[in-house]
Amino acid sequence: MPSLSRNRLILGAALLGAVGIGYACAGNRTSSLAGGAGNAQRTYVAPGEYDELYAFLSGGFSGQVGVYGIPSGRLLKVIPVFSQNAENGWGYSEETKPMLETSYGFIPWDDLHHTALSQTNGEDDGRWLFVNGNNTPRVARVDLTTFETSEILEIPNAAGNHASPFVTENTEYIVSSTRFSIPVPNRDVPIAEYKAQFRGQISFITANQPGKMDIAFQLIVPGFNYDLARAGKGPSAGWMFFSSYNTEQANTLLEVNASQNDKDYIAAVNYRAAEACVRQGKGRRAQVDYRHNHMDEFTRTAISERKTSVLQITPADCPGVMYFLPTPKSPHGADVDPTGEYIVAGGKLASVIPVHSATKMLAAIEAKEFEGELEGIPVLKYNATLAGEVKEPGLGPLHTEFDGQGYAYTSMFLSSEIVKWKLGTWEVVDRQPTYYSVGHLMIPGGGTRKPYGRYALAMNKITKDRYLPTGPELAHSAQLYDISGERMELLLDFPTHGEPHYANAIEASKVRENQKRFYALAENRHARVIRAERESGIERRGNVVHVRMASIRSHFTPDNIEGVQVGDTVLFHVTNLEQDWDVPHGFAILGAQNAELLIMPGETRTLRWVPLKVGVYPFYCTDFCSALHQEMQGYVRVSARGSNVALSATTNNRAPQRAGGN
Ligand code: RUQ
Ligand code: CUA
Repeated sequence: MPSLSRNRLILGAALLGAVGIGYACAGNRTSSLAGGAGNAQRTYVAPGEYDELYAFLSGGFSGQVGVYGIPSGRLLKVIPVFSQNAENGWGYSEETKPMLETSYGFIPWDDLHHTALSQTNGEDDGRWLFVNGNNTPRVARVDLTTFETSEILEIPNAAGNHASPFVTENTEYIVSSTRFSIPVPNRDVPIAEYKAQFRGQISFITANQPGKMDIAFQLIVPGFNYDLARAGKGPSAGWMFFSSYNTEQANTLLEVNASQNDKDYIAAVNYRAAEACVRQGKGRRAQVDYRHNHMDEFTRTAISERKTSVLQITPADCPGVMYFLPTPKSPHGADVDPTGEYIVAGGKLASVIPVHSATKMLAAIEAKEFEGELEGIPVLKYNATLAGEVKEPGLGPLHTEFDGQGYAYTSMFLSSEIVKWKLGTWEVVDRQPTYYSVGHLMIPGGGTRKPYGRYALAMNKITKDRYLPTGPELAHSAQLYDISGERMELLLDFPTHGEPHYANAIEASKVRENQKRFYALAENRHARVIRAERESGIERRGNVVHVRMASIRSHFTPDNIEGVQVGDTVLFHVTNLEQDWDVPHGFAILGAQNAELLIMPGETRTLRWVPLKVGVYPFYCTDFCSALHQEMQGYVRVSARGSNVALSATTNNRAPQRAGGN
């Protein structure tokens, strides 16, 4: 311990001196000192100033998305997607619960790995963020005017929805493929019959219309593990490229049995040809069971609908739809460069980074340069599609991003570094360490036609000694590099919320101007909205008591409620009457069994409460909304079952005055 604190002192002194001297004692300190205060300045966003970029980092096993400002690394918001969030009542309020319905029931958790911004003409357009849920296969749309999850689609015949979501150039589709192959349709079969019975699937999901996501068609594919994907552009427009592993089709001890083949495949899918095949009537409708959930824009109430069929096609029935590109070895990332010519594979166990050429692939298909066929899918010759190999790149290549200046950046999990190399010559031109074991890396716009470049963000799996320890679980980290010069420079590292996998970043201006400031009260079509305090009220239907409540600085109407009985289900429908930015009100009641609510201006949210004991129960506003926020409170009197206390709801000892009253 003493030596550690001494290191800190030396570190502090060095930073104050603003000298760029490496400090070699503890490995993790070296980089912090590399640029010293100069680097600090490049990430410093002065109080009152805005960040240059929004970054959306997947939260991994938190099921959420973290929104950060770049370059500061400041956390702006956590967006619940496949999770309940006690902070704002997401997944607890009656309006939001249907968002988390699936064919397996209410599932308020998932493992969120990948983010994809919507695109127009191959560029990020700032409308939506799509994300995946791995465990209960789902994709979601987050609306970037509200920073709220607006839609969730479950994916049938998927298991471990990892290769997902990947967006096409004009957001025609988001695409999703399965990590685990399973029997399709799922049924009771011996696991040992994997090869005969298990299948993978690739789903093309229509994504361009909010509230209307659905599966356009599913391609049923060989029973491999599908890992990641990217859409083509330019010469590869109309294609999607998926990495696959476990082409051995092992069903046990994959760490050994799925590492046998020297080459696995990148699956190239021509989705224009798939569309044509569907139009020719070669698909068939399969019975399935999945959910589509979306938030209605005007009621602000989520609707969960059950779907029962999906259109399926097979490569055998649709020649020309799918080809395999042999690729060493258990590839993880399959990344397409900004021109669309190069498809880069991150072969976790490979000693090179193989790069395929889209034009060579098209020519090889034309010339039928096949080395074989698999379930009706031609396997192209490795050399027929290969553009080049990056030699000795480092160990454990995973993901590649692009700066738009002709360079690629690959994360090296095992050797903990980012390796920069040149497209076309395949030579490594720079490498910088990460701390430690980088998984994904992200360059703003790095997967688009026009990368913003400038920064790279490494998202690391292990932090060890980087931060103050926090018990057995340590913070995950993101590290920001300046990539505008010849050599990458580490500027900043910041802890992240959950475990980030992929992330996207976009110029703030593309999102900032479109922010919804509040919901128009006049357009609120919630079933129990009230647009003025005089419309508030209370009503009993059997054991269910509906309270229509208004909140406005700084009181509730009604704020005294009597006549509720033990065992009643009380539904507080609270409408926030404010019509101004940044004035949410909260609602919480003593003994509530779920969470509080945060109600945005103009919105109605409902809290369900079942009082179990007689007594008087205070409720209050949880969001500090004005100088008299602490006065924003009320009481509910709960009487014994069958009591004759009359049902009443008052404010200032008066029942709400209906229209015509005062
Ligand atoms: S993954 S660390 Cu789940 Cu995207 Cu590659
Ligand atoms: Cu409303 Cu505090």
